[in-house]
Order: sequence, then C-alpha cells, then structure tokens
Amino acid sequence: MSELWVEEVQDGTYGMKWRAKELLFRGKSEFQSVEVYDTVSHGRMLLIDGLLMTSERDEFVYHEMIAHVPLFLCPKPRRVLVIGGGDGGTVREALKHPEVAHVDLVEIDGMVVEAARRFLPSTSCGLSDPRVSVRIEDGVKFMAAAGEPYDVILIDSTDPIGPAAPLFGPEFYGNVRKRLTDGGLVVAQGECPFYRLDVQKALAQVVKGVFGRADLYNYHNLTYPGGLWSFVVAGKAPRDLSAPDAKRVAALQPKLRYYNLETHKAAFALPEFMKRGLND
Ligand code: SPD
Repeated sequence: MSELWVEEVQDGTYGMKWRAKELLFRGKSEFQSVEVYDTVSHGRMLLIDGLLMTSERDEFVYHEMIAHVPLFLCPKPRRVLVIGGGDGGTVREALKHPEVAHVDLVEIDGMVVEAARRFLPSTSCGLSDPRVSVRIEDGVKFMAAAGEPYDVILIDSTDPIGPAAPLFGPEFYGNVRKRLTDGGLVVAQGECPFYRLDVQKALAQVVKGVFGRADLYNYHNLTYPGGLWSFVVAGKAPRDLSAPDAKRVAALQPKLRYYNLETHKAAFALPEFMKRGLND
C-alpha cells in the first residue's frame, strides 16, 4: 500500500492524516497553495495552504448545513450569493431550491474553481448551471460595491488567515448588511468550538455589532479538526430560527442526506461550554 499520507496539522501540536492513493494536483496561485489528493478512505480531498477544505466522503454535511438552514428559513429565496466556496458544493445545494433564480459565486482564487471542476465533479457540478455566475474576484471588494440585494448570503470561507481574514471583520459585515434584502439571512462558516472558541466569539461579536443579534449552530463534523463545526447566522429582521418551512423541507428531503427538520432544530442547541465561552 502507498506510503503517501495527507496531513493537516493545527497549531503545530495536533493533526489528522489520511492514506493517499495519489496526488492529483498541486499548484501555487498568487494567493495560496492548492492540492487535490485521492485518498483510500475519504475519496478526493481539496487542501488550501495545507488545510483540508473538502472531502468527497463528508462534504455533503457541511454544504447542506451552510445552505439549507438559511434557505428553508427564508420565505422566497430568489437571489443567493456565495462568497468563497470555489469548490462549488454550497452552490450545488442552493440550486436544489426551486425558488432560487440566480446564484453569484464570488471566489478570489480561480485555481480553486479550476481544480474543483477538474477533480471534484460531484461537488462542483452546479457551477455550470445556467442560474449560476462564477466571478473570480475578491469577495471583500465585491461586497463593498453597490448592487442588487440578495435574499441569502453564504460566507463559505477558508479559515481566518491569509486572504480570508477580512471576511471575519466588521467592515465586511457592514457591507453584507447593505446587500441583504429586508427578510434576508447571512450565514458564515464559524470554525470549531473545541479549538477556536475565541474566533467564534470574535465573529459573533462582529456580526452582533452589525445586525443586533448573532446565533450559532453546529453540525457533527468528520474531517475538519474537532468533532463539531459551527456556523453563524444573522439577518435584519427578527426570525424564529427553529422554524424552517416544513412543506418545502418535505419536498426536498429525498435530495438531502444530513439536513432534515430535526437536524435543523437540534443544530441550534449549543453545548454549555459554548454558551459560556461566547457570553464570557
Ligand atoms: N478548516 C476548514 C474550514 C473550511 C471551511 N470552508 C470550506 C469550503 C467548503 N466549500
């Protein structure tokens, strides 16, 4: 068996590794390194700067939970914006909603989109849908410009280092607010509560500062470091976050593998250490 391993090491003190069959792609863009491996146990994996972004084995969980929680809460989600998410998984999930007429994907790094189109077809398949515009642009600048508002904005970023760092700041969220419809919702990937509670707290404070409220929800995570992964959700109008449109959920349920009414509601039940850490 091959002795090639894909490794993600965090903070120089712990990590995970997966036995690889082969390295399919390695490139260096002007922003970051991009790699795709084929692994024995988790299918193909995309890494950016040595950090795992998506694996074929469990990508459906993250992508369903970032997209469907806000989409089923939003009564008529016509226009969707995805910032980051160049692998296309979040776009694919948004397109499952028949109400969605248009999706803009704004990804800073064309190499990520090219690698996903070439090596991760089941994740990136939605990128060729006629309802989708793929824009290789800086999401921070895109958000600062004026334009038509969106019903749902999904911040599918990498971790808050490198080009993604401004996507966690107050100026960016001020602009997100301007580009949301009155009933719209924003969801951002919010890192791991076990390892990055400080980052979560800072992000929640930024979002709360802009929207007056920020809620976190979790899913059970397989391949990112830590057993839970979080998202932050906010909107201009107050909303019962535990009440997705049950009729629409039932209609899409055959196409969903993790998301259902129960996982939606349960996702907002935060463990005590998170509640305390976020409110300290
Ligand atoms: N530590 C990894 C965090 C990555 C979150 N975004 C992944 C992009 C998947 N579409």
